[in-house]
Amino acid sequence: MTQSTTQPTPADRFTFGLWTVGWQAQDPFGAVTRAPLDPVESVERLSELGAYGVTFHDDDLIPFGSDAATRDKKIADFKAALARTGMKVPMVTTNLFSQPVFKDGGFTSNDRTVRRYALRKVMRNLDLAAELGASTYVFWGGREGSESEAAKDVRIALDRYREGLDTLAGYVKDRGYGLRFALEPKPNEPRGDIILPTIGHALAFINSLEHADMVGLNPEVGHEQMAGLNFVHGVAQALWHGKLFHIDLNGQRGVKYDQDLIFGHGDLINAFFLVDLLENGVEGANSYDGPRHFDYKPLRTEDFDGVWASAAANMRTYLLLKERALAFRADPEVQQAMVDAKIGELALPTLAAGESVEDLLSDRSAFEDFDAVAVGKRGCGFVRLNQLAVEHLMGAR
Ligand code: 3MF
Ligand code: MG
Ligand code: MG
Repeated sequence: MTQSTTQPTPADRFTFGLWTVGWQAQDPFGAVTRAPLDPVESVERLSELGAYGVTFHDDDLIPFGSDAATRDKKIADFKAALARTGMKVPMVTTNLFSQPVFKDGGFTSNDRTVRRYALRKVMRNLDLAAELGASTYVFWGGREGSESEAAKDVRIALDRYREGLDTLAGYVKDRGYGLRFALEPKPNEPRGDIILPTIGHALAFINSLEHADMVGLNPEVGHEQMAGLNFVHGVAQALWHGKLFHIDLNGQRGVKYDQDLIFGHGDLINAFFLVDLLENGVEGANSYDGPRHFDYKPLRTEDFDGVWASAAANMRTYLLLKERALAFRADPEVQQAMVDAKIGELALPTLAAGESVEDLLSDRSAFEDFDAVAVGKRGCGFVRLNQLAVEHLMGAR
């Protein structure tokens, strides 16, 4: 393994939320363990580590309730840091979850005045996102949900969610901002149950939107795994629909609270196949060329040295997995195992070109003469293939 392949550069397009390295590590049971981090320092340090850019919620950059002069100064300082370092801002998002006013949600709060305020808060930050040249605007509705079925009519809440997104998408189109929206599903936390809990729910909802063409997904590793789902399967389906607009990479160990571990520090095998899918497993229309965005939390046990070590670890782990995935694909034994497992045969349409249903009905080899018992006895060869993947992942081949 050479140093060069695992040394991140901006060409790798790694990005980090300001809220990740800047997390002060307060949790429901304990106080902060780290001092606040100036966004300017985050931009500089991440740039030194080889990142391509940063992302942020409005309140990460401009503390909630700041006056106009403070807001202008924070934005100017941030822009200067971007100019000095060449760091980009490909994605921006809104905090519609921290302040008490959003305790029952933003777009789906039962209180109409809160919903109107939420729309205005987003619009103001959309203006800033466009000014900074972002191409994606993420919507994570962490407070859009309930703890009681009595408290929220989900059908009506979905009407309001749709109204909010339709209104904002119309605003972006009218202003010619060229931003695309990416919805981020999550099953729970902080709400007991969150609306649009999984990739599948969000994909179905997007189809009902007025500007569905400009709305896709920002799936997060840990969020799907919190629901016990296979993240690679979810991302593959998002790609298949042409809706993988952005991605949140991190680590999670099973069905429990949102751990936000370093990428690869949770389900490493699934992370290997995710990188393989993003880097090697896509063709033509399904390719993902967006930022590789880390949404994780440096462990609460760490000081600032640990924070920067964790940022570097995300990128290095990704690049190591990319290297392993390439070696896996290039191995002649793997290629043979793939042929034996009929991996390529899945790409052959089940009916031949021009074959009609009548043709299929009259094909005796498809049914009358087909030996289903003999074919049922045939092994698929998937264990061999999976073991080869595990050995490449472990550096054993
Ligand atoms: C929470 C999250 C969020 C979203 C962010 C938008 C605070 O579990 O994942 O991070 O990613 O709001 O990107
Ligand atoms: Mg998360
Ligand atoms: Mg996220």
